[in-house]
Amino acid sequence: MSRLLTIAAAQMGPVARAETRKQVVERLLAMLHEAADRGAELVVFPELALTTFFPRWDLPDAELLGFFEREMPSAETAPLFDAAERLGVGFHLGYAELTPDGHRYNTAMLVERDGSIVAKYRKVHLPGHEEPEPWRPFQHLERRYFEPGPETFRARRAFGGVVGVAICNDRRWPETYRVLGLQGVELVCIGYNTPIHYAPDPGQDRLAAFHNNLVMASGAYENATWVVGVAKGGLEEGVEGLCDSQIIAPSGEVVARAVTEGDEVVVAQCDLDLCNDYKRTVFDFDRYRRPEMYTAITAQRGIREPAVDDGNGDDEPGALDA
Ligand code: CDV
Repeated sequence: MSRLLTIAAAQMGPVARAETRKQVVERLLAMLHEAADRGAELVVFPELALTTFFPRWDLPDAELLGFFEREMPSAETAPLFDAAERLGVGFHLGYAELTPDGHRYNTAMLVERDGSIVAKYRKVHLPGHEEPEPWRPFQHLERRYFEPGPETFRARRAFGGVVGVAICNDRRWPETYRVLGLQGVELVCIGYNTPIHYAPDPGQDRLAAFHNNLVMASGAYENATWVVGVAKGGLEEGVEGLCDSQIIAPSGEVVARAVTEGDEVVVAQCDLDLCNDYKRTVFDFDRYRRPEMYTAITAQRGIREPAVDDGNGDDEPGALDA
């Protein structure tokens, strides 16, 4: 059996600080049309797709709030929703959300082919720092500008399968995929903005692309799901962002990959039934998982090292609660 879904990863090149929503939406529309022409039924756009990656600056409130959406669709983004519905193409879009009661989230929305909003997800894992740190060549103030998402990862029935959403830093945490995997997820959409320079440990810079694939491919394989990871990258306001958008099969193999540092549409025909090859065999959760052995995962947050052996011979090496 096969359940084919043609998916487009719509990678974005840089968005300038001064670029207007109208200009960005025109770029998104061009990619939406190209994706539709190439048979896509779902187009995945990146994290914070409508603006430059503004957490790189310490901003006054007036400018900061200009990067947020108060409604979705809005007058500026409505053309995207209208075109998608007309073309019968669904999409995933990341944006900065300002709620009517003043909460700010790093959000992504999943829109079905008929234009209905099927999911709204608010980023759970916020990287970076709360206060400006002048020693850095650029800031990463996500923890200042956004509240952490108050809801867990939730899979939905959409696009003929079971679909989940995660955002950027979420992709580095195995818990993200597992929580979705436990809901039978078959496709995880992930948008990202990943500066290649990681100021707290620049030794990681040369590994940015390797780590990007490593986490998404293992998340796909270990949870028997498709993963679509889509960048906004390239040289944006002087900061080099990782591109390398990719569509990954439940085998962990990359089946389609971006090759540029600009706006680029990458398309793959994804068989959602392929997930069952793994869900019913090596990753038959019901048969093989031992949740009673994993209690530390939800019971504790940070590391608790084993006690130091006091030499009396009664310490069990590695005991979690010694
Ligand atoms: N937008 C992000 O979440 N970026 C982080 C960086 C800061 C490490 C990421 O995980 O790619």
